Amino acid sequence: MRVLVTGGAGFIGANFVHWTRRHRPEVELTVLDALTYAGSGESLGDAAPLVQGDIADAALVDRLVAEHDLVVHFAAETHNDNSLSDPSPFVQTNLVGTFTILEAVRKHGVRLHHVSTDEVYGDLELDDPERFTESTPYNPSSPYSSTKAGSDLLVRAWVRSFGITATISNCSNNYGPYQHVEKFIPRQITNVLDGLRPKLYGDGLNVRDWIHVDDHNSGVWAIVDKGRSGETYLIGADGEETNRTVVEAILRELGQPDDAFDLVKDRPGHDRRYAIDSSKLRTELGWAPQYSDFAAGLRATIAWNRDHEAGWRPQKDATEAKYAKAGQ
Ligand code: NAD
Ligand code: TDX
Repeated sequence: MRVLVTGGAGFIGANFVHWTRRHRPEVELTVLDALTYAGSGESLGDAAPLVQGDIADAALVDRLVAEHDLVVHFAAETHNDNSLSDPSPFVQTNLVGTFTILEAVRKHGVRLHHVSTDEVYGDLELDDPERFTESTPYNPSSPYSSTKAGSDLLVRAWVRSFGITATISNCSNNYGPYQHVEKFIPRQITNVLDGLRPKLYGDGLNVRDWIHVDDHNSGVWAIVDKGRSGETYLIGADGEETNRTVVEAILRELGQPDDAFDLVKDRPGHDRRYAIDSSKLRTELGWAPQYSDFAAGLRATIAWNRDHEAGWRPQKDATEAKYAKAGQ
């Protein structure tokens, strides 16, 4: 099988390539990635050939899609805070880019797996007994999540109207190696390593449902192997934590008092809580997460960041300067 991985130099895409190399050595991989600020050829290493290019470049995408059997589509603009300061690349990449891929897979009869987020469902109250399921109505809050929601709807329409073969997954918050220092967990780890205090938005009590990136990627493979075209599958590992609990765990692990953080300006429109019910993926496709101990996974991620400073150091100062300007 020849697989085109868009966004394979980003956090989850690079981990997908490494996971596939370890577990599916027979699969041929090509990465298409624009190497934006979020992409890094070093995360990918020599695990797969990299074509540097834009998913909205129709001629390039057409040529690459024609040479593959499956597209696994990770490429996106992904950071909510950036989408609030400048939504335009989110519209371009997440909507126009996904449209460009859809037209190519339609023309060449190539299968697509579209990688999306639980943020398309909006948020939950802290005390809501419900979690998101595949039938929760779409209700996105930010430019990021609304463009991801739009991209999911494009995929669904191309399945129904044009008969393309495609599946969609909506996953909760990932953590693990190679995540950009703008994101919550690596930002706080590298802050403490740099002698800076972690920064919690608002009251610090927002809840995210954490999943190790390898569990996300094994879920993607379960869907590629056994999923039904036109279906959506939620991927989640029952990892709900308040942001404050995560920061306290990081501080403790790095030998600091667990209240050595700052509360800073809240994110506008900040989603309160995400929580995933992944029963469909577990019961229909037999998937189960391997990293059931979040505390252990977090410790490993702290150690990884400590040991891979060369990977994140070049981005750290510019990222913190951007946050400082926003009062965060
Ligand atoms: P990331 O920001 O780390 O990586 C995105 C990658 O896409 C980068 O390598 C970047 O260079 C590339 N890219 C951006 N625009 C491009 C373009 N126009 N053409 C080609 N490449 C382009 O993101 P991530 O966290 O790895 O997320 C990957 C996917 O998973 C996204 O679709 C995201 O919505 C989804 N997702 C992420 C999470 C999470 O917690 N990080 C959770 C659920 C779903
Ligand atoms: O410094 C911070 N302080 C803080 O309190 C940062 C960067 C974040 N936060 C909060 C905001 C969120 O409640 O932490 C939580 C996680 O923030 P992010 O890492 O920005 O993630 P989130 O907005 O939840 O979105 C992530 O998960 C879903 C990814 O960035 C998305 O790409 C994915 O779709």
